[in-house]
Amino acid sequence: MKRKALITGISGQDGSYLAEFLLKKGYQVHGIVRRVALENPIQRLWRLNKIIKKIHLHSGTMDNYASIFKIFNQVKPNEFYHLAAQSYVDYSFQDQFSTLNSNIASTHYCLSAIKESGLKTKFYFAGSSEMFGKVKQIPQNENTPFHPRSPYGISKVTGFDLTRNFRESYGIHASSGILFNHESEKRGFEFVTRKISRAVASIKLKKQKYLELGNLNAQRDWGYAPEYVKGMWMMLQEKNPDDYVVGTGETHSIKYFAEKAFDTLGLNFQKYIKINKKFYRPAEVDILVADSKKINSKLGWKAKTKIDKLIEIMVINDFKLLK
Ligand code: NDP
Ligand code: GDR
Repeated sequence: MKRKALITGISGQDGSYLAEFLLKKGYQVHGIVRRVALENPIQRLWRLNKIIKKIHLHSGTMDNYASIFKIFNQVKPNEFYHLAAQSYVDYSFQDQFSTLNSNIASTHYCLSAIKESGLKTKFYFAGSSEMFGKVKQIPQNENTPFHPRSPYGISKVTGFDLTRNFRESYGIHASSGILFNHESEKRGFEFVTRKISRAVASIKLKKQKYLELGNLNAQRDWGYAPEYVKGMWMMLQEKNPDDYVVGTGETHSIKYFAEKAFDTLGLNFQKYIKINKKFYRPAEVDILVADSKKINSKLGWKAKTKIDKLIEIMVINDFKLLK
C-alpha cells in the first residue's frame, strides 16, 4: 500500500516542492488548503499547476482544531508535514496577533490531532533560523540558544517547544527542522530575493525604473528550496525523532545578492537602488549562518546549490517570465 503524507501549507513554496518530491517517491499526497484557494486555483494554487491532478486537496482552516482533526482522521497519514504559517517576518510586526495566534495554535492543533488519534504518524515542524534572532554564536547549530527578534520568530520558538514537548511527553515521532533561508523560482514576491530578481528583470525590460529596499547590510544563509524539502523527508525516515539545523554554511549580505542579481543581466546596481526606511524592521536579525554538521553527518544531507547559481536561476527565471 502507498504511504500517505499530509502537508499543511502545500500551496506555498516548500509545500509545492515537497509534494512533487513525495509523489516521485511513490507517496499518496494530501494537502490542506483554504476554501478560497479551491475557488480560485489559477491565482492561489499556481505553484501546484504541474501536479494538481495527482494530489488530494482538502479545504480547511488552520485556525480551528476541529477542521484539522477531521482532515487528519480522514487521511490517516503516515507522515504529517506542518508547513503552513504566516511566514513573512516584516508583516508579523504589523499583525502580531494573527501571526502569534495562527502560527502557535495551528502547530498545537496538528500535534494534538496526532496525540488524540493514537496513530503512529510521524510529524515535521517547520522551524526557522529566525529563532536564533540576535545570535549568541556564529555559526548557529542545534545547541545555540534562541533569542527571537520578531513575533514570527517567537511563534516559531513556541512551535519548536510544543513539538519537543509532544515528543517527550507522548512519545510522538515529532521532529523540527531549523531551516535557514531557502529560495527558488517559486519564492513569494514579498521576500527580498524574489523582490530583487523580479525587479532586475523588470528594469532590464524597461518596465520599472528603480528598486526600493531596506537594510542592505543584514546577512543571510541562502540555499535552494528543492534541496531543503528532501531534508524534511530524511528527518522523518530516521528511527528516532530529532531536531536539525539546515543551511549552506555560507552567509552573504542583501547588498551582495542585489549586486550579483543586477550583474546577471549586465546592469550596475548602484544606478537602480533606492533605500526606503519603510522596509526597515523594528528589530533586525543581523547575521545568520548555519552549522549543519549534524544533518550532514547523521542523515547525509548537504546543500548543493551555491549562492551565485541561485541568484542566476532566480533572475533568469523572472526575466523569461516577464518577457
Ligand atoms: P510560504 O509563505 O510560501 O507558504 C506558506 C503556506 O502556508 C501557504 O501555503 C499558505 O497558504 C499557508 N498558510 C499560511 N497561513 C495559513 C492559514 N492561516 N491557514 C491555512 N494556510 C495557511 O512559506 P514557505 O513555503 O517559504 O515556508 C514553509 C514553512 O517553512 C513556513 O512555516 C515558514 O515559516 C517556514 N520556513 C521557511 C523558510 C524559507 O526560507 N522559505 C525558512 C525557515 C522556515 P496561502 O497561500 O493560502 O496563504
Ligand atoms: P527573512 O526574509 O526575514 O530572512 O525570512 P526576507 O527576504 O523577508 O528578509 C531578508 C532580509 O532582507 C532585508 N531586507 C528586505 N526584506 C524584504 N522582505 N523587503 C525589502 O525590501 C528588504 N530590504 C532589506 C530584511 O530586513 C532581512 O534582513 C525568511 C522567511 O522565509 C521566513 O519565513 C523564514 O523563517 C526565514 O527566512 C528563515
